[in-house]
Amino acid sequence: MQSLASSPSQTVVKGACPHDCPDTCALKVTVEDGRVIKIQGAADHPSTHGALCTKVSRYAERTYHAERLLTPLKRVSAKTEAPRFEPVSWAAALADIAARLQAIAARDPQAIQPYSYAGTMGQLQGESMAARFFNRLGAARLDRTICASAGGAALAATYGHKLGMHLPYFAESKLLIIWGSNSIASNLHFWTYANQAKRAGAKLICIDPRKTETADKCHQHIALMPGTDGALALGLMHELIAHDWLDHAYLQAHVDGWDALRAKALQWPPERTAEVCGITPEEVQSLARDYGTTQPAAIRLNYGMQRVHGGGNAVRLIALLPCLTGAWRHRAGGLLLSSSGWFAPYKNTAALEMPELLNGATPRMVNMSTIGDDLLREASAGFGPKIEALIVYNSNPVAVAPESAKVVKGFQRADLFTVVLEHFMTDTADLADYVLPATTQLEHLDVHTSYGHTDVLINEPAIAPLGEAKPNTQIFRELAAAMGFGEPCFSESDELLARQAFTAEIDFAALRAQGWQSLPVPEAPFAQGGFHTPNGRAQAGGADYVANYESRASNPVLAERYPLAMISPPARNFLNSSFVNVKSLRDIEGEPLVEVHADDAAARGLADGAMVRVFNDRGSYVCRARISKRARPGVVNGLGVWWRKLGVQGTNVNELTHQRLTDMGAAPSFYDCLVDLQTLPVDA
Ligand SMILES: Nc1nc2c(c(=O)[nH]1)N[C@H]1C(S)=C(S)[C@@H](COP(=O)(O)OP(=O)(O)OC[C@H]3O[C@@H](n4cnc5c(=O)[nH]c(N)nc54)[C@H](O)[C@@H]3O)O[C@H]1N2
Ligand SMILES: Nc1nc2c(c(=O)[nH]1)N[C@H]1C(S)=C(S)[C@@H](COP(=O)(O)OP(=O)(O)OC[C@H]3O[C@@H](n4cnc5c(=O)[nH]c(N)nc54)[C@H](O)[C@@H]3O)O[C@H]1N2
Ligand SMILES: [Mo]
Repeated sequence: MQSLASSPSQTVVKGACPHDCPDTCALKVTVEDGRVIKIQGAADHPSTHGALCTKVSRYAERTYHAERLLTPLKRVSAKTEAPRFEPVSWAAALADIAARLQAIAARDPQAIQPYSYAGTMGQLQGESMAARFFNRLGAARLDRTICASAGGAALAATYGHKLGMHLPYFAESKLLIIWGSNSIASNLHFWTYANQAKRAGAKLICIDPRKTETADKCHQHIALMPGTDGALALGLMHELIAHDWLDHAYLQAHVDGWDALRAKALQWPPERTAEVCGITPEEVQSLARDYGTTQPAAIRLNYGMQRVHGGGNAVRLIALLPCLTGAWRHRAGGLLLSSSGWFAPYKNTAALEMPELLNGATPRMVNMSTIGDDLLREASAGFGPKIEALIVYNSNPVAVAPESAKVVKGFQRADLFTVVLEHFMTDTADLADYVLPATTQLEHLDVHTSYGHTDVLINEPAIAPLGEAKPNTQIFRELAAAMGFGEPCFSESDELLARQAFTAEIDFAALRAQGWQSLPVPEAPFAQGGFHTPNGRAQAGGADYVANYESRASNPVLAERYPLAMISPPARNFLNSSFVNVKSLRDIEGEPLVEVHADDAAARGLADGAMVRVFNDRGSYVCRARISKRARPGVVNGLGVWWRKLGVQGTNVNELTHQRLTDMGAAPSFYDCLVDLQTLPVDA
């Protein structure tokens, strides 16, 4: 819905940020003569409060980028050669793609693999028409695990769903533990509330192996070793029990399995905890004292800490802490990892995706996090057919999936037919047979939920599609037609999809008028228990510390060869691999780099600013070394996720990561990774 702006030739359009970020901001998009001239945060949307991050305030630079894909492209070079493409018409591209897919489907549609994630988090441009298309086709399904499924499974096991505190009440907390989250970089609008709490006298503690820009702004920073959060949670429980900082009534009324957990926690005195976590016993004791004696106390957990072997168990243990102290009794107490479960009763996912088109079939499921291995697999009884075709949208797997060497090798298979829907020629598009130009958020309609707040948002198109770009929904509509799928559901418009996306409680006209609508959720959701588990009680049984796959304790032989743990958290000015090609943002990040502690640098004769090779048995990543207080001893930080082709020697940090999965949720363990590094010879 458009409204008049200050100048008569301008209109202001209500938008929503589509990116994979907890903030999901409401946008105010100013258009003049059919062109977007300004993007601002909506002032009336509470959590956006008129402010945007650096990246999205430059979203127009991304949309109008000189390298935007504006026509369909067909590959004319071999997959192992430098990529060369020729423009083709939509009609020719769709006819050829349909013919190729039909030939494969005639043998086994499960050999066709969709691959998508959260390039846009929109309910429409995500899995609506796309899901209908793949359901009707009977294609393989995709287990979308690459980000959050360990933590998601852990919350589900503990509390029944991805539920937590409400964002605004963090401002009233007296103690704020920011755990595995670089909020200032990756959850900026949370930081506004944290700052209010800080100004009101709250203590802020950051738990993160890296001394992030968020750690800089907290009163205390606890730099534990990656993947040891579960041990720290048990160590805290030990102290809460030892000092009787427990809310016995809350535990008794609302928690199952406390006795077993209590017995486990008693095995984690401060000395043992400190030893495992690589911190001091005093740090464990003082954190426990703060947490046990301050109310209301809030924990902002983020997904960074669950990208390790024991990520699921660690989330379970941390999530239980507010039950021990009764922090849930207060609206400003408890924990937030994800708020996405609050939307579940209001979402009409089945209407958008139409699982009935599967006709009762349950095609095989491939885990997106092991795409490297799976593209290289032959047909087998357990796996099913060899993957013969890949259709990629809203994701850049060649850059973001673990163990790049295998991912690249898989995408280079001469017998693999790959179609990529994209805005840009990414590392993945470079390995496609067809690249189809997709619209950006300024050019299409969508509706959004969030995983950091509890508001539904609408995104109205601000401008016409650029060039020949089409919304994902439209591309799948036209692909369905080319395949001869005649069901009426393939001609439903985006507006019709948007109107079906939510239950009647979300009034579409009101959503359009305001741009967003808050869900009616309880203020202090678990003050009287009432978790979303079958019996309403939190489930503590079975949670335990699980060590990393790759660590000195679990694999001393490997640690002898590769003594440094590497984490690869997000860079502030990129969004996963999105925006790496936006020059003004790339200029701020500078170049691919690894942060190294001075002791680890000295041990290797490494100079600040040297080009280094970071390596392990899986591969090498070439980048600049920065000797930095942001790195703790024994841990290097390889900030992600650069496009390989914009990195040094065509590499990025995922050359080093592996495809082993987490303890729960079958997620990747990106931050569970041992490496070493050496200075590169000057002419290398
Ligand atoms: N600017 C920007 N914002 C983003 C993203 C981005 O790439 N750039 N990514 C978005 C995405 S996809 C997501 S999923 C969300 C959340 O994305 P997250 O990956 O949760 O991002 P961060 O909040 O930066 O949290 C990662 C933090 O966890 C720390 N960490 C790493 N290993 C461990 C560990 O073992 N224990 C502990 N305690 N900490 C650890 C890292 O050093 C880092 O500071 O953010 C989103 N927001
Ligand atoms: N080493 C390491 N690897 C990581 C991580 C890490 O911390 N370290 N983080 C992991 C995490 S948390 C995540 S969530 C994944 C993210 O991985 P992805 O979900 O693949 O995210 P992006 O790299 O941002 O790629 C999204 C792509 O979608 C495209 N896109 C955006 N909107 C649209 C649209 O409307 N239509 C179409 N067709 N395309 C669109 C963008 O141009 C972009 O190229 O990466 C993971 N990889
Ligand atoms: Mo993510």
